Amino acid sequence: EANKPIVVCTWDFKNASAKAWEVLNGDGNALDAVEQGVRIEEADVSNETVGKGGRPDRDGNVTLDACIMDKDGNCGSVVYLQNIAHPISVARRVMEETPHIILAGKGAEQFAYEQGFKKEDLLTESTRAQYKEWLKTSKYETTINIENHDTIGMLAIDGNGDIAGACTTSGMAYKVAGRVGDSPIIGAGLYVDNEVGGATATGVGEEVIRTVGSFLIVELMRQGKTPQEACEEGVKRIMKKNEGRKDFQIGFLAINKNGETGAYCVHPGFSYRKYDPTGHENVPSNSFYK
Ligand code: SD4
Repeated sequence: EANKPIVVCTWDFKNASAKAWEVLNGDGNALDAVEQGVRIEEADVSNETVGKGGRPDRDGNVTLDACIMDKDGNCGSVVYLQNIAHPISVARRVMEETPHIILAGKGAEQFAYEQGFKKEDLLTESTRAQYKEWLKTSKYETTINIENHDTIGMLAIDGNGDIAGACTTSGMAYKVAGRVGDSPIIGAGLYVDNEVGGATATGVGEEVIRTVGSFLIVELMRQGKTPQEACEEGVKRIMKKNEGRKDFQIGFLAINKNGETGAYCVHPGFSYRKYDPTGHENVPSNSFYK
């Protein structure tokens, strides 16, 4: 018997996962659950790495990346989206209302307005002040732990046993203008295959993109690995290309068709939140470096 419904998300995002759980428990489908779930973080201005209140790029502009994927392998994505608080919902519209998968920048923004989304200032007093501070040194560095890495990736299985996933972020703080990370790239920041399972990633997107991390993990599960084993192999692949390098964090999260879950990361500190019929908990992830 599969463990369902179930929802997991990167990091300890209680409110987002509780929202998704509410949708699943009310007989909602996995796609609605992940969209509704991650929207909570996009709207939460105290989360400075997702949606409204996300930190800007080095020019002071907040640019958002998000993607969504359903049980039939349909997907939608927006990259470098500005002035719109809910990129995940725009990504869903791209999936459902256009023949395309990815819309970028101005085109994505224009499409969002056509779809009825409102223009909003995504900077907050806090992120504006931090940006001014940052300008004094203008030093770009990736910090190892949560500060720079709390993208939300979410995976759910609904009562029908169908899987969907969503991933949304403001990307690396003070990135070069125009930079796009792994989070909106299908197969890198997120991948779902309804026959097998799903995976999502957080951390330094460049490393996830060059291993096509989430697709890799789903394929490893297809070949028989557990979600845990698959996530460990994913991180090991990345570490093989970065021997001895310790200055970055990656966290992978995966679920299989039976509702079994797993996670693995480079440095201690990553965890995921899980809601299933037995309750909810924050599950700490094991790490490559101890
Ligand atoms: C990115 N994976 O843009 C994202 C970063 C992240 O919280 O996880 N930020 O590379």
